[in-house]
Amino acid sequence: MKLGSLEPPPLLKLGGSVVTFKDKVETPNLQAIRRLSREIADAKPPSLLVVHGGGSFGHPYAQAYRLAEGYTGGRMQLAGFTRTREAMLQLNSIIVKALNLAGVPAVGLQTSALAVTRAGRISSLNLKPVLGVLRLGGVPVLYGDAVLDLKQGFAILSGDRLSTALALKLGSRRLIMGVDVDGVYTSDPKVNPNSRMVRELNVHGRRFRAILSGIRGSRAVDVTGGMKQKILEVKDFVSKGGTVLIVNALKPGNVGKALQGLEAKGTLVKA
Ligand code: IP8
Repeated sequence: MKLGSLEPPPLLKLGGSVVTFKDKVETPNLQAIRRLSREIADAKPPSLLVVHGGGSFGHPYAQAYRLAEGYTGGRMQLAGFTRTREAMLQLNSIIVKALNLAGVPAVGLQTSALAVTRAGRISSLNLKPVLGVLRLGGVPVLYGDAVLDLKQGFAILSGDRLSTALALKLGSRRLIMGVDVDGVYTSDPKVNPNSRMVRELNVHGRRFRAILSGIRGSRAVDVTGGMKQKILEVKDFVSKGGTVLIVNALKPGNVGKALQGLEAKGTLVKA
């Protein structure tokens, strides 16, 4: 995909557990959103694309209406599909508003209007609006969403899958993932106090496979799989030369440092 004279932007994925309180339905973490908006404004990246997750906006509805399984029939499920999209649109506008207030020229783009999947995999993704915003010097803000699916009616497209697809299509080299833990651990640090954080992870290494078997999915309501799925999603992007830095975005300063290319504590995933 041609960007003209523009450099491919770095991508910042903000996890749902960062921008919302995952155990309180439709509750944004406004303090974190505002602080992160200021960090992004202060870092002044020449260009940037932001993707955020669903947290307590998208996941409770996606789970209640079993959207990840696709359309099984009936108006109720279709209503749940709409409810999920509405909730995600609402979270997106909260984040976009906070970014603009901090001085970041953010423009919200509705993922479900741009992407269609086939059995959960991205089948088409309209990049024209994304490129249009980037060319104007704006920061497109997309998100994990409930999307139409050519095989199963609809599907949940996670922010992680969307981020890596965007990074690959735009030729971006860097993806920063802001999560609610310090990085990738040898096992779930919220369950096992002896688990160790991994500073560097090679997706072709034995350690990657070993760690994958040690990490469980998310314990909160999360229909798209938590940390395990996250590192599986980035494998393709990393294998093609990209780097992924996973940092704790609930700790002030980490995202700002990562955006400025300064050393931020976290896990660097590379090939
Ligand atoms: O939180 C899923 O995106 P994620 C969004 O990035 C919905 O997995 C609608 C559940």
